[in-house]
Amino acid sequence: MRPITLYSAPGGPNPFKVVIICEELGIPYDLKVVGYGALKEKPFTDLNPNGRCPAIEDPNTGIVLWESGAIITYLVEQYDTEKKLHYDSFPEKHFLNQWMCFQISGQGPYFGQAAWFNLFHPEKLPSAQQRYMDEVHRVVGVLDGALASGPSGWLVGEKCTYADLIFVMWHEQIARIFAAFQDKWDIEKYPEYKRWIESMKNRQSIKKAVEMQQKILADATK
Ligand SMILES: N[C@@H](CCC(=O)N[C@@H](CS)C(=O)NCC(=O)O)C(=O)O
Repeated sequence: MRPITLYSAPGGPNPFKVVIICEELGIPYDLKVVGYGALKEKPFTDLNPNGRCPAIEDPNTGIVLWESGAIITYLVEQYDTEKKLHYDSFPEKHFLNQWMCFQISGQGPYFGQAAWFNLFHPEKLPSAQQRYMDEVHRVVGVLDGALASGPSGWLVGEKCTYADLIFVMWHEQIARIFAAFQDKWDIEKYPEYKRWIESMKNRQSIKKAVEMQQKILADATK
């Protein structure tokens, strides 16, 4: 199998969700870091007209794809032949999709806005900061509740699936989001969520993705 090309910006979490899936499934990949300016220009916009990362090119099938959820669905359907990270049975396959939709529409954008208003927005807007910090709590509360009410400790079925793994990279942003508001975040309030995140952080795939993201970010800010 030839390596897929995986495009990443020099920092954000979304491309590293794809790294985790590749590492778990043993899919070879070349990570290419594209600067923030170049993301909005040709030739990158020929790959992704939305000018964001991740995007992939898979020379084995010829497909070019963008949007992390679409990429992860593709990789799992195409390469997880042993069903290591997914189920194709009813209703589990729909529950996997449900949690992925929640990650890409619920966790990613709300955590992203919390980071934006707390760390990067040129004006301090306390009501916006509060709104998105509240949303981080809401999303984490949903996950904590679902994990507590299920028997296995995973979101779907009896094993760790891609639906679990895709939440870790945005979780890693929480410390930065709440850096100036430490009294507003306490993971101990979410014991099932804490157990779940910590168990995934022991996996080699996650360690590698976190290290890779930190190194790329550090290199970009040298
Ligand atoms: N919905 C997209 C979000 C992609 C996204 O926002 N990626 C960030 C990196 S984590 C990015 O490319 N940011 C560059 C920018 O906003 O210009 C996905 O899940 O792939």
